Amino acid sequence: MTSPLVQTLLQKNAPQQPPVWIMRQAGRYLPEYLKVRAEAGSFMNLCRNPALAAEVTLQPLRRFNLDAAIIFSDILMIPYGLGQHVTFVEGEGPKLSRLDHPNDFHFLKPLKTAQALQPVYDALGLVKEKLSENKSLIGFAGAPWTVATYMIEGGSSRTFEKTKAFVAAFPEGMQTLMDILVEATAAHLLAQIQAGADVVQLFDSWAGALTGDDFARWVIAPNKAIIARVKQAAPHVPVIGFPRKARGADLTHYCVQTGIDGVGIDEDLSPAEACALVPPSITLQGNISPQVLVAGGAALEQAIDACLEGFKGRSHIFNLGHGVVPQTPPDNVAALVARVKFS
Ligand code: 1CP
Repeated sequence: MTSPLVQTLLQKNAPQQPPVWIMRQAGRYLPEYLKVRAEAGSFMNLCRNPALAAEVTLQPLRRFNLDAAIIFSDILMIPYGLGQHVTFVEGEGPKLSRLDHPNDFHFLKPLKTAQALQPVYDALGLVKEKLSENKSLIGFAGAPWTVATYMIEGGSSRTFEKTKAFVAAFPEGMQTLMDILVEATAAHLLAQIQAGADVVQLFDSWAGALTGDDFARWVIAPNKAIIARVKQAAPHVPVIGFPRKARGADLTHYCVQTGIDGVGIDEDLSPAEACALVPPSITLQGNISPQVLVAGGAALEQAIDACLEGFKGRSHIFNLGHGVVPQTPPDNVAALVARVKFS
């Protein structure tokens, strides 16, 4: 039996009722997650513990009638797998040993990836055993540009100054880093598929920091190279891209050129604009504002109805425009899923 999510991505016809899942659906807004997170000691320990990672992956599906589970892991598992030092500091976010110069790349160990990331594949196997057949299991990775920003900045950034300076100073070095990340990411996605993922998503959360030629080189090209490798080995597995905040012709080119089956739309693009920019052969995913999900009530109901109406007639997966935030009341998530399911 094919699950509604896979069916929507493969058939491209507008579903009667869109399948629904929520980016970052496992996480800090759920008290049961916080309990397991405390037991694990650190975020990285949780990611590296297959039994606990499987448990938190399944937690949101016990509460809500979601159509998919997304494996609990992080986009920074790739730098970790390549041998970069990665920690998550409470209240501050991720901290990575910085890459300042292409000479630093010799510290990266491409061949280590599969072994270091084995706990992720073991967790997928455990989730798959417990997931009913009508639910999809989503594997994921960060796209190279987004992951490279963390590797070069040494953590989160909103301006990407160091990354942009690195690109300007060492364009060939940046290309080398992209090539390393393309290989590692394709291998990581294929290993997740082997372990049981039915669908994979590539998060390019900071794609919107680039436009034009830079967008083509650092966003479209690496996503396309990864998807070509995935499709060659696993042609039946749908791929969802998420070039967050990509606009205009950049978004259209991304959709036409990368080979994706579905595309995530952020909350700042209206469904009408998204429908005009994305060809009908591609499923649209999104795009409720995470802040409206925090607010709940009538504002949330109106936003859900406008989203359903806005994507009507198109192949659509219901989701947020970005990840759920920690202050979200779980009851609002329950209300969202119920409203989409009874639409
Ligand atoms: O201590 C904690 O619990 C830390 C919070 C947390 C969680 C729950 C982090 C730290 N990562 C995660 C899990 C995670 N990350 C998932 C799990 C599966 C699910 O969706 O339920 C996923 C898909 C991610 C992906 C991820 N990590 C992205 C891409 C999506 C997005 O939100 O844009 C990014 C950018 C990261 C990096 C990251 N991980 C964590 C933090 C604090 C950050 C930095 C975010 C930033 O720079 O703003």
